[in-house]
Formats: sequence, structure tokens, C-alpha cells
Amino acid sequence: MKLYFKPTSPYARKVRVVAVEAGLIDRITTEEPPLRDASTEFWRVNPTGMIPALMTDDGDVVVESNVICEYLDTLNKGHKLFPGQPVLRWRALKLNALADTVIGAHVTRVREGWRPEASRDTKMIELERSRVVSVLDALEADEGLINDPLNIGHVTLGCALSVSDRRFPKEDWRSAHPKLASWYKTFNARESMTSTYAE
Ligand SMILES: N[C@@H](CCC(=O)N[C@@H](CS)C(=O)NCC(=O)O)C(=O)O
Repeated sequence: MKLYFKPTSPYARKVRVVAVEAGLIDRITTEEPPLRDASTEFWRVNPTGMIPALMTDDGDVVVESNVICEYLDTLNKGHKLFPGQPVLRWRALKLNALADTVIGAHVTRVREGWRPEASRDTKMIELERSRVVSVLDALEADEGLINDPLNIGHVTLGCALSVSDRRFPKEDWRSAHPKLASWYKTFNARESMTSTYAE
């Protein structure tokens, strides 16, 4: 299999973490395609032009991080990250959606921050910051979700909190969210996280 990715993409990191957790990392080669250029070969391979994308051993191209993660989990012979049991599955998908929202909010904040100061949408930046805090507050209040058996939601949450630390190091999310902070400390020490971290 071949993974099209960028080392710093949180969406691609989700896939790499799942690949390590599922024992599949050695079956995956990688390529860093040029982005945001519709004339490149990558857009012929993957019509969305976005990473992550996975070319399977059958030559199929799977796009979108959650779909790629679920595809890899079908090859996973160990502990499944997309639970089959309906209640656990629903809870895993709920956690995943909440954590994906944090990644999306951070991505918007980072992109907006790249614009010249005069044309930055400060209201949007503040709204997305509030969205991150709101989701972290909800996860802190419902600690059951983070204490569920390891699932795709934990992978996405770990990648999201890593973006918090890397992109917004001055924002102390830990003080107001001690249970999340404690969970993340343990999760972030997993080999799947340490081996996929990129500055
Ligand atoms: N929802 C998508 C988001 C993927 C995404 O936003 N990828 C970014 C890099 S982090 C990208 O490929 N950007 C290139 C572009 O917008 O053309 C997923 O989960 O895979």
C-alpha cells in the first residue's frame, strides 16, 4: 500500500497512528505529493487533490482520513479501532467526530493566521478558538468517552491535542481539563504517537 501524506498533516497522522496500532505500518510505503496544484499527477491519482490518500494493494485509491482509517482497520488482525459492538461503535464515532472538529477548528485558525494581519477574520479565529474550548469542556465533563477501550476517537483526539500543543503552545488547555491532560500524557507516550510526531 502507498500512503500519500505530509509529515505535519494531522489528518495524515491519524492514518499513520492507526497503521502502527493495527500492525500494518511495515506494509505501507509513503509519498509526499505536491499540494494545491490541479495540474499535478497526484490529482490524476486522487481527484480530490488532498492528503491523506491511500493506494491499496489492488490499486484502489481511498480518500479521507476516517475512510482510510476504517479501511486499514478491516486489515487489522488485533484490537479493532472501529468497534463492531453497536454502542461502543457509536461512542467511538462520537468521540472521533468531536476530536475531528478540534482539528478542523485548529486548521482554520492556522490558515487564517497566515493571512496578512489586516485581512484576518478575527471573529472567525475567536469562534474557532471557542469551538476547541467547548469540545474540550464536553470531553472533560464526559470522561467515559476517553476511558472507553482504545478506538478511532482516541487516535483523532491524540492528534488534535498534539496540534493544540504544536500550533498554540501558549494556550494552556491542560489547567481547565486535567482529566484530558492525564489521558493525553499516557496516550501520547504510545509508540504510534511518538513514531509519527513531526515538528
Ligand atoms: N477531511 C479530510 C481533510 C484533509 C485535509 O484537509 N488535507 C489537507 C492537508 S492537512 C490538504 O490536503 N490540503 C490540500 C488542499 O486543500 O488542496 C480528511 O480527513 O482527510
